[in-house]
Amino acid sequence: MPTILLTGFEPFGGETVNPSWEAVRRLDGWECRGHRVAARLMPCVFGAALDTLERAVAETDPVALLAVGQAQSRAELSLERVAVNLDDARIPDNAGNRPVDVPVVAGGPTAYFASLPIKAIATALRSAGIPAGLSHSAGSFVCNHLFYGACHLRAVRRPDLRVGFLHIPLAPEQAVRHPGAPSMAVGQVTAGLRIAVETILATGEDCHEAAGTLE
Ligand code: PCA
Repeated sequence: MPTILLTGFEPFGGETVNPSWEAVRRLDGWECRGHRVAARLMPCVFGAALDTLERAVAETDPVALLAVGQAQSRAELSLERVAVNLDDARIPDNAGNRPVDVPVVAGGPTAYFASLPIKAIATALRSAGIPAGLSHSAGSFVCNHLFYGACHLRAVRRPDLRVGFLHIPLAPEQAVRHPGAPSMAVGQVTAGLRIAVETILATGEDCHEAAGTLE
């Protein structure tokens, strides 16, 4: 059965959980529209995250990748539109690396667009009552690094692999330690991921071109 790969990250920045992995791991083995979800954990480490992703792609041979990461200030499920060729870390990663102003891939293009139907996904999420929208920056930490690396993999070696990245809010149990930070229950994120997978498998790559403006 063809695979759709979902990835989540390990905790970072002093947190003990990362809701991206908590949500993604619940879908490991889920079957949808003739495809099976494979869930994989990514280290929050520059370089190692891309090595782990490449191994996961080689092992599962997915038709699509939706990578997921935590973003503390986000109030909704945020479908990232652009990956930039920049590592610029405000805090050290889990191995103590803190790259500043270096490319993810030396000589690579400045940026890549997501190749998943992100507007269709955001619209489907909203229709299901789950707050969602598009974002034009995945930041410059390990999430953008992984997103860019995945887009680059598609560009140079895996043209049939559709790639996207979803940033999610903190889980409520994390947000209580960050007063004022928005949050979303992991169960709702998982429900959103199911909708995202269904939409990816039901929708052609170019559908976001025709989806119109998402207010
Ligand atoms: N969020 C971080 C890296 C890992 C994660 O879950 C980010 O937004 O870059």
